[in-house]
Amino acid sequence: MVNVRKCAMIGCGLVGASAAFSLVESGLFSELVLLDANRDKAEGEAMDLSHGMPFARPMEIYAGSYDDIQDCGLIIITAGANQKPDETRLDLVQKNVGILKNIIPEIKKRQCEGILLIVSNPVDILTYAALKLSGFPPNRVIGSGTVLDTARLKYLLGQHLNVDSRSVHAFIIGEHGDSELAVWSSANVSGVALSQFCEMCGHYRHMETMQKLYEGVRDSAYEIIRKKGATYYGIAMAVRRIAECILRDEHSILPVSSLIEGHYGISGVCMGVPTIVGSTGVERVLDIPLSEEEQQKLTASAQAIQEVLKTIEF
Ligand code: 6V0
Repeated sequence: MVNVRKCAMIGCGLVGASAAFSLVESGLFSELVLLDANRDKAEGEAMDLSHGMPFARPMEIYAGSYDDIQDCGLIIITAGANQKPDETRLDLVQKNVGILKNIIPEIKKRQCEGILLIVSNPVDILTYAALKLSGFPPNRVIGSGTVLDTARLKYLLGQHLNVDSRSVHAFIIGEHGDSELAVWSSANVSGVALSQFCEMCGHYRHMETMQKLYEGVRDSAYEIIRKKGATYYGIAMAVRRIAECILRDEHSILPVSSLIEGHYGISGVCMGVPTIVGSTGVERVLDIPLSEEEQQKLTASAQAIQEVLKTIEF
């Protein structure tokens, strides 16, 4: 039996601890199990978070073992090395696939029926690895995909146009990494085509500005890592948003990473594209209209992921 209000966080480093804090603040769950290879770290985080309980909605938070996560509705994996300055996400492949090979069999052994949410990088490769190693149905294996990148794009567009970023509708899709792309062809601000909205705001060098904004999104992790060593608050809030969609059965559309089979002419790869997310996890991968150039870039992004997948033994 799955307890949908019980969540596990595997990996309590900067991302895991920040995501746990964000979940505690959300009041979504009634039980949160923390696991880390460093048991003291999980225990310390559980104590620290628990001390905030008088200011939050009731929730049991504790450092646990794999036996404790058997009935979790959501299992979030943030364990693994993060990028160091000048490293790409793909540089983390061998190390983090190795870590996943320790974690997933423990989950599989206990016949967990919850949803797996992979956050560790390179997230698309690890989502595919988790799918293969767990044997779970594809709807129950989700990666955070380009949810954070899309949020970064909406934020930057909101700043540029001086509108609330929640009124901006645009997606970053493909690999959560250097080959990702912005879908400009359908981007809009509350139904007004982006280029038209830009003109309404007195901005006319549309393509040039959009390219700069895209590069800002694509390279923002590098910049943050160079300035403060790691990125964790933005992704923590993205994790909370994905958890919320699942727990509340929202059927919201988020560019999470999941198995792509035949969408956009692509198969056998996990990557971020607009997806309906609800209580069963991935409810439907959407084929949104793309321009010819966007389609070519998405195909190239899938190929970049596939090249890396070829180097991994499952
Ligand atoms: P961190 O602060 O080094 O924490 C990693 C944690 O994982 C440590 O506490 C380790 O002890 C723990 N760990 C290692 N092996 C295991 C294991 N086998 N079982 C349990 N715990 C283990 O890294 P940080 O928290 O900064 O980053 C974690 C991962 O998130 C990295 O791979 C990042 O690249 C990735 N990010 C993903 C993002 C996304 O958008 N998907 C965004 C930011 C970071």
